[in-house]
Amino acid sequence: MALSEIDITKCIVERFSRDFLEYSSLDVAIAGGGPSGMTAAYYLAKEGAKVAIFERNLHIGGGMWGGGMLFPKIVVQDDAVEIMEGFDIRLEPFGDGYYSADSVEVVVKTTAAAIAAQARIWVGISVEDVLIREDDRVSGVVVNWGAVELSGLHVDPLGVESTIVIDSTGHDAYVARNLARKVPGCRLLTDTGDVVGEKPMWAEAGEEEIVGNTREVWPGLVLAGMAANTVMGSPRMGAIFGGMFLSGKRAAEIALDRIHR
Ligand code: 48H
Repeated sequence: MALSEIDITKCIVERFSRDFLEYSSLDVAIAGGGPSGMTAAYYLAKEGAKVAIFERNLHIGGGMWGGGMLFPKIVVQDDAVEIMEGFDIRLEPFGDGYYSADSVEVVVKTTAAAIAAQARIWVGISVEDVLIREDDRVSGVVVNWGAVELSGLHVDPLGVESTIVIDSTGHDAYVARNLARKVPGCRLLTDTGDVVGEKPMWAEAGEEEIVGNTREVWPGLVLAGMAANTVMGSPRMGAIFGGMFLSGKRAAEIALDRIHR
């Protein structure tokens, strides 16, 4: 068989365009492919929701790769064991109620589970804004290449519509922060009506509060993971990740409820 560069070009461009168009209208658009976003995608897709993750980096996994201070291990607590076992992740007990997992295994297995459940994962694509309708309801994401964001080039983005947007962008809580800044009179469902801001490390409180912080903070916008603690004003927790998986699952439940309403 003679290889043709043009056939390779056509194959890539046609297949990407086909898939991107198929996923331009979604039940749930997820900004950020860390542990909370990946878990949310898995539980949503498993229930038949049409869901895509937009991850600005060329790799998914967010803060999982780095474990704790580059030691490639993450810690989870009892509450999250069921979720981890659902992903077939091997856990090693440690002390009273802690488990360690290999950070590479966690990234790979959560991602494989989300893909097998039919979630679409786009890497190298940033969420730079949201779509807004009459009532200021969030009704989709505005996306651009991550490389465009990095380069600072002036390139206009594209829109993807969705019933729900999940902000799982981690410590920055990019989507909620952007919304609060841009919508006049926006009052998020927080104590201040604005992004309250992350508090210094306190593992127990940070983990205890994260599932409660996982909520629809504005019509159409659900928080997950560290973004939930940042927006609601709770502490960070360091390299314990159970709360991220529990929050991702909770975000999926909230989103499913809104979709079916
Ligand atoms: C597209 C974006 C954008 C954007 C960011 O940081 P993450 O791993 O987030 P979580 O909340 O799932 O997990 C948090 C955890 O990793 C962590 O940081 C912990 C436990 N910290 C505790 C502590 O004390 O430090 O993943 C977020 C992902 C990343 O991959 C970003 O690249 C991506 O979101 N992202 N993707 N568009 N605008 N902003």
